[in-house]
Amino acid sequence: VTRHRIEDGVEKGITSTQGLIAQGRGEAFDYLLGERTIDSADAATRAAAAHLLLARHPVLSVNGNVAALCPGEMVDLAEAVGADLEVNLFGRTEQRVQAIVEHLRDHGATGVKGLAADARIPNLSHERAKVDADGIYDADVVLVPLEDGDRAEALGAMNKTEIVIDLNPLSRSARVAAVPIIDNIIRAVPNVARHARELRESGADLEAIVEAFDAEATLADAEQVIRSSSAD
Ligand code: PTJ
Repeated sequence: VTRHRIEDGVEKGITSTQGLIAQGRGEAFDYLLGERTIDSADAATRAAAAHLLLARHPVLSVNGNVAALCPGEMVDLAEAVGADLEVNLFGRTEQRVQAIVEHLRDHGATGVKGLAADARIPNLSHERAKVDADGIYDADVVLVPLEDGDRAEALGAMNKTEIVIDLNPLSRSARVAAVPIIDNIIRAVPNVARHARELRESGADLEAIVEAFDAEATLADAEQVIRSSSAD
C-alpha cells in the first residue's frame, strides 16, 4: 500500500524520484524493526507530543514523501497540537510546492505555508534553505520527518527544537534531533496525535515528560533491536 502511495505521488508530481530511493531505504529498516512500533519509539512519540503542546509556534514540515504517505494524518496532527503545516522540499520547484499545498488542502488543510518562501535557513544552499518568515523561520518546535541530514543540522543550529521521524537510527537527522522517533511515519504521525489528545485531556505534566526523555537511549534501543532483529 505504501509503495503504491509513493508511486502515485511521483505520478501526480508530488514526490520526487529521489523519494523512491528514500522509500526503499525506509522499507529495509522497517523490516529489521519488525514493522511495528517498538516501546522506545512510542515513548519518543509521547515526548514529541509534549514538546508540540508546549511550543509557542509548532510547525510540521511536509516533503514529497510525507505528502504522499500520510496527508490526512498530518492535517489531523496539526489540528491536535495547533501547529502550522509548511511544505519544505529538498528538491524544491514552485510547481511541486503548489501540487503538495493543493494535495494537503484536498485532505482538509487550511492555510498551508511554504509558498511565500520569504526567509532563509542560514548555511544551507539556496533552494533548500527557502522557508516562510511566519512559518518554519519563526517556529520554536519543528517536526521534520524523512529529512536529509544537512537541513536537519541547519535547523538545529537555529536553536529550534527538532522532532525527527526516521526509520534509520544512524541517520544524521535522527542523531541531531531533540526527539528522534525511530518508526514508520505511517504509524508515528497518528501516534503523536493520539498521545497529544490523551496528554491534553489528562492534564499531564508536559514539562516533566520533556525533561525525562533521553534521545541517546532512544537511538541506542532502536539500533539494538535492529542488530538483534528480535522483540524489544
Ligand atoms: O520531497 P523532497 O524533495 O523534499 O525530498 C524528500 C527526500 C525523502 C527524497 C529527501 O529528504 C531525502 O533524500 O531523504 P533521505 O536522505 O533519503 O532520507 C530519508 C530518510 O527517511 C532515510 O533515513 C529513510 O530510512 C527514512 N524513511 C524512508 N521512508 C520512511 C522513513 N522513515 C520513516 N517512515 C518512512 N515511511
